[in-house]
Amino acid sequence: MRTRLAVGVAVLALLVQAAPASAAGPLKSITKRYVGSAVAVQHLNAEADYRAVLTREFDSVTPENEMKWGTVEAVRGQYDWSGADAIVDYARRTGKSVRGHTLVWHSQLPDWVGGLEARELRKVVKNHVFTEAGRYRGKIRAWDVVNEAFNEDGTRRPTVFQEKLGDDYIADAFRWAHQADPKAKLYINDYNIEGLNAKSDATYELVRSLKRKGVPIHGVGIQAHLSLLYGFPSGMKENIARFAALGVDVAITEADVRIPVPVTPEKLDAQAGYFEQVWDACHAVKRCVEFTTWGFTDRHSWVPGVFPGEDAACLFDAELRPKPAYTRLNP
Ligand code: 9MR
Repeated sequence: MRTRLAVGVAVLALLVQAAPASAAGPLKSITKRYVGSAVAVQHLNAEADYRAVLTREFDSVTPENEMKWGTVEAVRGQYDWSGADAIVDYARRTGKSVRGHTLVWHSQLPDWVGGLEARELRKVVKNHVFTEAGRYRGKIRAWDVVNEAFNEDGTRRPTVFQEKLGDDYIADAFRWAHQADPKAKLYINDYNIEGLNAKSDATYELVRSLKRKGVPIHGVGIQAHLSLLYGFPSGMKENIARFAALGVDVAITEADVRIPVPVTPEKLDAQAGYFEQVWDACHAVKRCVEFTTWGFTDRHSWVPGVFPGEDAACLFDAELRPKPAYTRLNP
């Protein structure tokens, strides 16, 4: 009797193991990739249900605004690390990995930086990279070192860094970040480089040339801010594969899919299809190591403020119920 029971239990265990992993539970458990979300500290602190879903579903977090230069040093020499520290601390307590975002970016840049002359600017950028990457040394898995450096046609975006410091500001930023935190994986990050196009070509050429020069660059971050108003970017798998072939990792860093309002069941289904294609494109390439979404709930979103008439870009609705897109990834 006891033996039969034991055999029965063993068979049951086998059956359970044989069940598809995707039926098992939270998003983070169904793939070998890091599954992340952007997080905003004010919601993390104030909303227990928001915190609970983040903690349950994801194993990586990206501070949405808390590590940006404009947040940490709005006034020269006066630092505010409170939001960034709170997120890094949350990650430590809950066993999550952190994606740092972002060290060198023309947007959310304090005014005082824009007004500096070249020599001073270079010193200040170096100091910023060392101060921030140094503060979180050993606690950040990956940094978006340089964000959004290109125009759509593949030329360099004429930011204050580009205009005053020239092309080499990118290599410099990576070298400084590597010195400040030698174990962090260092990424260049951008939007509209999901598919094969002039901007992703330029990113590819840049990474190739940095690698050739021995600059410590370890990854390409593909933001993946998509909208149902445009077709799905063509050649996403091929694009991820060509980046990986350069010997770097690839991460989906800010995925979301905007819906033109009103939201309908058909549009939610189409949104699910877009998310699935991004997920599949990442899973088609071994070196695509991370799938991160830019927030996880339609309760809080950057979208309507920037794209009036579009909304509902996340995997969970405003009540934190999983949407069809979530169920498509995790049936
Ligand atoms: O989601 C962020 C929003 O809260 C900020 O107001 C905005 C400021 O530019 O930045 C948003 O995040 C951006 C990210 O840092 C870089 N890629 C595009 C994201 C959406 O605009």
